[in-house]
Amino acid sequence: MLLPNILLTGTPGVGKTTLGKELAARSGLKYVNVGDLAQEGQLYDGYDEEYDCPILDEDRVVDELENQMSEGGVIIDYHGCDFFPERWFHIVFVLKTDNSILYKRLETRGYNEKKLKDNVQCEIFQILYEEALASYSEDIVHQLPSDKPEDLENNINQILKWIEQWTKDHSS
Ligand code: DAT
Repeated sequence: MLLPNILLTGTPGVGKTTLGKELAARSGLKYVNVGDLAQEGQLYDGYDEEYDCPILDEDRVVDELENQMSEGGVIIDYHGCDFFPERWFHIVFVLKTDNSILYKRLETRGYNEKKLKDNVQCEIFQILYEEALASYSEDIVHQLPSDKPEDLENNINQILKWIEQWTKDHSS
């Protein structure tokens, strides 16, 4: 059976992991957190001193994922999206969180002042939504609210319906 690939993107803290894992559990699709994948395989290309984090080796990440993406049925979670091949994804969701809610979530994570400010600004300026629109066909890019538990439930139900319809449309 042919299954779709889904991209979940957005600023850190908007709820990609929470949605991705729950969606995978309820749809049977496979969940891949690109940050974890990079860490496991040490898919890095240097270190960013300013942000105090390793720099992702995007080419190696793409190589690592290529086989499973061509099989289909994968949910990808990452706070960036311009380096994935456009052909991989059948739909792209950009999660969106109210700035004050996001600030509190990132504060709980223990982010320092600079990282907090940069990430909240990234959300205010809709950087990831713009990146998604620039990288994928506009008609497959959707923004989803991710402020409260009801949003999570609604998003899961909507995406499950979309997967069901897509799977029907692509069965022969
Ligand atoms: P991300 O993977 O985008 O960095 P996450 O899934 O780790 O984000 O979520 C960050 C925090 O926010 C975590 O404590 C769970 C919480 N959260 C996620 N989605 C939520 C929602 N719809 N309502 C309330 N809290 C949510």
